[in-house]
Amino acid sequence: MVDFSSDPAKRGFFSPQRYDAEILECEVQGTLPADLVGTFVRLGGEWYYPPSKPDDAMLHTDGYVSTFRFKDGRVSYKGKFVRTPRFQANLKAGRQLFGYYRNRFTDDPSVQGIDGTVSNTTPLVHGGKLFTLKEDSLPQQIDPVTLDTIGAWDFDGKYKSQTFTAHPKIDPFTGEMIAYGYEATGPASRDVFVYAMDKAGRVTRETRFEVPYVSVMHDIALTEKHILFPFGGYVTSMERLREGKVHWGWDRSKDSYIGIMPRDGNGKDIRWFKGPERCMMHTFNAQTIGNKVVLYAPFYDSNFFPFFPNVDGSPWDPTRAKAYVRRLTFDLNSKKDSWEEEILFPLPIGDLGRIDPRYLTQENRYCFTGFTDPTRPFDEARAGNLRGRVTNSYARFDLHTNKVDRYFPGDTHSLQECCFIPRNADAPEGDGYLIGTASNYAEMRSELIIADAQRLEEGEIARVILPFRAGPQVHGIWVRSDELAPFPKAGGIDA
Ligand code: V55
Ligand code: FE
Repeated sequence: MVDFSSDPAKRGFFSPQRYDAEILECEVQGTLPADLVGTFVRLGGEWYYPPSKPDDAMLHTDGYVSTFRFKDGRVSYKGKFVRTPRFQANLKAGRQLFGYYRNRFTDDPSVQGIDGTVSNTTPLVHGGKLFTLKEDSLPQQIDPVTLDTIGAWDFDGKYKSQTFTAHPKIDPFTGEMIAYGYEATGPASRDVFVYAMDKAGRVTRETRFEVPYVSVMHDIALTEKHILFPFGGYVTSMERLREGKVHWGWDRSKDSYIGIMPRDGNGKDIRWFKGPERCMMHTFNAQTIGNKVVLYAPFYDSNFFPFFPNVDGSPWDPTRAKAYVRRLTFDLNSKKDSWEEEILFPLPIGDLGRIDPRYLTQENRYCFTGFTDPTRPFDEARAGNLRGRVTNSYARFDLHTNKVDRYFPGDTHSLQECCFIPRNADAPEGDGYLIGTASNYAEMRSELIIADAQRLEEGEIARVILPFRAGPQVHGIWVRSDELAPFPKAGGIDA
């Protein structure tokens, strides 16, 4: 539940703060590596005004974009609310005008014509531009220096879907981006539009297909030859929306699906594979090896989101909302429409997993993600009653040796999504830094952790100390200085 208490002493770590912020040079514990040059861009959100439906989805918070910019062992910070049309309309009215997550029937009549996106999920840099993404609408273009919102981007009119995924994939060898929109022609529509953009950000191809049933299609996976489209479990319909409900319900009787489309083919070449009940959110990576396609993904056993209710009325079951490092294998030679699935590590993990981005589409050795290690201590006297409920570790999974290396930030901390940064362009896979923000519950402020990705057990190299709570992040990306030009002076630091 959202905590809008006006008594600071009663405020939880993620209660809304409602300010843009800038620090010209941040306090650092330890020594920032001199070769860490570039920008860590985070996106997440908080409710600027309380939600009009108290049980609304946490995914519906107003987007907030922030940057940590590194150069010469120094770092600056900036954070700003994304000025979406929705944010501006609410600000003008001084209250929340929007209803349930992705249900325009529940909005105030005064905002019916206004884009309802909160743009709170993933930052994207492609074609020299910075965007914030949310899968219900178009990207919002952001000025990389001021973090001001420039507006919705439709790729010079060439992008026709009404929606744009929060997880496009960028081929590290060509710079080509594969993007898509589901519910492409309107809420509850079965249409999916798929696009390729060249490295300059120009649309080069479009193809379309229909899904077997409308569901969350949050992420895809990319190989040298194929695009994989996983979905399942979540359901919606115009009827459901007209009834005034939150966009998604969970139907445990639904098969999960993964569509596999050749990158050089089109929508009619997609082949649908079917599996058991699964909640398919994020992927690690995939490869095409001969006539097989192999997908590495965390995938939950069942509904992960308590605010998307089970359609059979049963209560949300946290014991089934578990994710693992899984490998799914698809045999393109077989006539069967099923896949083989293995759990590679019996450790329940968070599903916000990362790999070395240079290995996307290729066989990779390491997967990184956060998890809760029950053997680690938590200082309840200083940090509150959160034992067992904090993400107290990052893990590096070694797919070659099956070894798990762990990083522990301390007994008063909870970690947000990690991000892997290669040490340099030529470094071997996994040689670099693992970074991510941590919530310090004892001091009620945030830190940015910088660890050596090959020496996680040794603890971090440095921490950037923020004097305030960095809000709930969804995803973050690392941006090299040469990816986003021009990237002139911001604050004290010219990265
Ligand atoms: C997800 C996140 C979203 C969303 C739909 O993690 C799916 C999955 C933060 O927003 O709108
Ligand atoms: Fe995501």
